[in-house]
Amino acid sequence: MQAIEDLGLQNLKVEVDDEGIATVSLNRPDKRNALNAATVEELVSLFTLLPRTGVKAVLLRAEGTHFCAGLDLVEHHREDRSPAEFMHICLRWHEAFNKMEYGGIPVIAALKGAVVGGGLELASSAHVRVADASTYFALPEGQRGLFTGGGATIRVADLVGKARMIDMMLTGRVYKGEEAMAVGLCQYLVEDSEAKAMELARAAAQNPPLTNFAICSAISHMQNMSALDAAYAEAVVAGIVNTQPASRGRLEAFANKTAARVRPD
Ligand code: 1HE
Repeated sequence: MQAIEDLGLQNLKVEVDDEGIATVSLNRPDKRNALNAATVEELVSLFTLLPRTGVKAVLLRAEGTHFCAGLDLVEHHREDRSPAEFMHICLRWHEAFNKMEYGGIPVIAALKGAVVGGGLELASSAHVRVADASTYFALPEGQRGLFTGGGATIRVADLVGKARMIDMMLTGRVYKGEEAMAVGLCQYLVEDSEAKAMELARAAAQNPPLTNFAICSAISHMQNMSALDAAYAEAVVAGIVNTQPASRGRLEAFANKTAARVRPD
């Protein structure tokens, strides 16, 4: 199998620690981590490979003070793309983000600064979003004369609802802080988003891999199904996950009262 080092990544940095947590960093801080075509190709390659490397969880972060400024507008302007060319660009964004969302490995995003346009599309493909006080969310597509092309109509609408998403795109509304939490753009608002995201990645990595695979792919797939089909698929997934050998010891520990109980902090 290919190794991460063989991918020749230029715009992403990857470090895997001895607990199997991969820290993936967007690494174009001079360009506010704007997503050019090359970076999207690197995301496709990396998230195609990662689920097969034994990595247990991913911390997605960024170099510099902004998480991601979205589509590389300078490249887009320079390339003067045709409709068909840009449609193909969008299909690669979808490929990358679908690999993240459906890959079966928990992806925890540590956010800061601008999480805008395609940057919000990237963040919304992660399974958990952790923001800090500097983090702000926007869809400036309307102002730029553009439209979302990296899945926001699905994922951002899912997070905040159709009316809020339309407002964000039409008026350039920016969300941050408690308000961003309240509307569902992030699930945690903390002082140090990277430390918290790492803590969450380590917690998730304690679950059996098959369980995380189900959590980080089945729920998304089931949302695309009718309720009847989703219930059927849920039963099939639970049939496999809930009888796996890795859960036997955990169930035994509960039964013999050695397992931790569920308590509020
Ligand atoms: C960029 C980009 C970019 C920065 N593409 N190069 N996204 C946007 O509309 C957001 C555009 N960016 C900004 O509003 C600001 O840059 C930020 C608020 C993110 C950061 O501001 P600041 O003052 O820290 O940086 P800056 O001076 O604006 O930019 C620094 C450099 O980053 C500069 O390059 P330089 O070579 O002149 O130093 C900028 O050109 C570069 N840069 N953002 C290219 N986005 C699949 S469809 C998705 C559609 C969308 O994503 S629309 C939303 C696009």
